[in-house]
Amino acid sequence: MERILVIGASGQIGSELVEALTAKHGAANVIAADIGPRSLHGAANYEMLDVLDSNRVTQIIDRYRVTQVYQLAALLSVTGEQAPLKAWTLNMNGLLNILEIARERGQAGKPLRLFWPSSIAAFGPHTPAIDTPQLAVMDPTTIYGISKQAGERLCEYYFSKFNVDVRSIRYPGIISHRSPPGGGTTDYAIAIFHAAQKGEIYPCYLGPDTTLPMIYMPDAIRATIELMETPADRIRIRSAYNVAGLSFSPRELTQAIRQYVPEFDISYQPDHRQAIADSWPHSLDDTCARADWGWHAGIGLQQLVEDMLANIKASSGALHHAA
Ligand code: AKB
Repeated sequence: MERILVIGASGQIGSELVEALTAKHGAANVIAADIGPRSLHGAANYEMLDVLDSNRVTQIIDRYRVTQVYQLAALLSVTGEQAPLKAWTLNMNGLLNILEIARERGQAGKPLRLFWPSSIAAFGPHTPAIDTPQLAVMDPTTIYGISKQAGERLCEYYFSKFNVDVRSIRYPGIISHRSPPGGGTTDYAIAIFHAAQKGEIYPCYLGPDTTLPMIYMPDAIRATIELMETPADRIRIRSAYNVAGLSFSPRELTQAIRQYVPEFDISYQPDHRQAIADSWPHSLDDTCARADWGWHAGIGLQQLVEDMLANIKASSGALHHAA
């Protein structure tokens, strides 16, 4: 029986991951943890926790006899640029803390399986942009991307030196309708749906042809759980796996939204986020994830657009009803 701690449980990925893990393993076996007030997302347990407080992370792991940790607490690409030192400290020391705890527990015969998210932000302007291979030049330009690249090296190091069973995915931009995203460059692809739903013109901070890799949340959650359920001897990559969902530009997304909201309009006002987007791949080659753990994306652009619009409409209706 697994006992699963999710650190960063109130974030965009964390909140939906806790729900999925709870459905699979039972509410009593999932511990949601974050720095804010109690927010369970279906789990039976909540702990207020700062991942930088290594002693308390250890106490919680001991108290609940945790077997798996998902460490999701991080500052993303845009918020990271506003506070580079804070981003580096949180992103690196948060990871190092759980790697060290897993190393010590492994040596004491109490192994922990870890998940830590990397990102397409680990790539940079000299990375081949189309069908970016698993192994490629990585010269990230943001502090977030630098922390992801360094984090990947740490994961591989702790696996090869100390046999820590850590697994990771280079997430594309994740699109979802439940929790708001937390300060990333790919957030436009969520905000655009809210504007379309409200009948507003969307002022896009990226140019019309800025193609980026994206993934719809249900696929991202499925990829994460499938990777964590794969037997350890099939995981050949201990840095982070490329995982492709779909790729599109703001212009293509606008066209897809117009099939459902014909009057929807967008204006283009590229800002500082354009340079970040321009340094990232357009599309990913995920052959290794397919071969090692059977990954395949399930959700295409039309299904994503239809589902996003329907869900945002339903939740705004519910809000009006409650008001
Ligand atoms: C961001 O835009 O910073 C994130 C990411 C791609 O990791 N969504």
